[in-house]
Amino acid sequence: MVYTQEKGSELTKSLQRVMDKKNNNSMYNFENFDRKALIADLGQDKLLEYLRNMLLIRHLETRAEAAYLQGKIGGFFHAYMGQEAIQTACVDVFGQNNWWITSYRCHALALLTGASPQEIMSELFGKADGNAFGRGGSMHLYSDRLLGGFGIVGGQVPIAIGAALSIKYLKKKDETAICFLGDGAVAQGTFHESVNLAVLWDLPCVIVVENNKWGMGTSVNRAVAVEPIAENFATCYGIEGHSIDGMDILACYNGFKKVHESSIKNRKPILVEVITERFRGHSVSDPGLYRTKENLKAAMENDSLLRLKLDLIEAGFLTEEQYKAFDKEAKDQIVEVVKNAELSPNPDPIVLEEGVYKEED
Ligand SMILES: Cc1ncc(C[n+]2csc(CCOP(=O)(O)OP(=O)(O)O)c2C)c(N)n1
Ligand SMILES: [Mg+2]
Repeated sequence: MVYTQEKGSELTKSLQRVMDKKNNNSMYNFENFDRKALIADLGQDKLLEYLRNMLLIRHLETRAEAAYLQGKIGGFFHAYMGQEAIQTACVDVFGQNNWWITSYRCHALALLTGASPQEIMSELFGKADGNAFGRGGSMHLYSDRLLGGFGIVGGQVPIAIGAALSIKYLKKKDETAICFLGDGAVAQGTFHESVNLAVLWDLPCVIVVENNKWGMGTSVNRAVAVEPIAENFATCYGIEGHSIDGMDILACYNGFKKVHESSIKNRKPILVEVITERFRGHSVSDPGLYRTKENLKAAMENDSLLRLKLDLIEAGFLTEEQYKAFDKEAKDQIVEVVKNAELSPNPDPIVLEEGVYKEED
């Protein structure tokens, strides 16, 4: 169900007002934490590592988006811009050595779980040295422990449950299967069938719903019957549920730390909803006419990257000049990988059938 309205029409504005009201964060039971104590606890090095990871993701997508608009990249392109704090904190808290899986919005998770900026960029350009040898593009990135980005909404959830079953079967006590999906995927049967099975079989998985409030052009309020999502559905399934503020990396760290401890201790499924914002349209070809400028502006003013920067400056861990240097460093690295990707060769058609399942294999 996609609804689009003429830009700035009265109907768009009045629907947005209703959605803004419903999207009120006060419905979530976010956990309180001592901000200053957590900053001191995490320390300068860790927090600067978060900042630099988030800058790298932001620059990678910004440059790739520009290349797409210049016609240098084809296919689909879904930016993770706005949501970076979630996976940055989650991968760090759990460690790469788990099974990871997500939707088509997969650039950041690939980078954070070990794919290099170069192989990601070359993949977007469809080049032979790309992450999937130029065959997958933006939606299908992998790393040793990332089972992929998936284009079928909710299609990754049963695969995550399979990965969790393998962890249980192999008695790997410190590994978890972590599955990211969007709010729109919660309305899919695969989500409920998978959670049901995970609960029945006590599987060590964490299902993370990244609620960016939109499934293409449909507001979450018009697509999912109950909110908060995790708090309600976790109760239904008799499992642990958490709501986390995804626009604050400290809240993400704090929330995922608790989730990780519980996952290792109890080895049961956990449902998490992270409330976040999408800074771009659904994909690069979506101008987002269903959303008012005011709503988007407010979302972008709440940028987790800027919030982290301010926290770091306030803590005396960062100066404006150092921030500019980190920003430039990330930008320069990405400019370089774009240049290389442009120069990389196209895949040789002779290898087209390699890596494809065939009966005789
Ligand atoms: C089974 C299926 N139905 C419909 C689509 C078309 N589609 C692609 S993305 C999308 C919206 C998903 O929204 P959400 O789960 O909130 O993820 P987000 O894009 O916000 O990250 C839809 C309906 C699809 N890819 N697969
Ligand atoms: Mg969504």
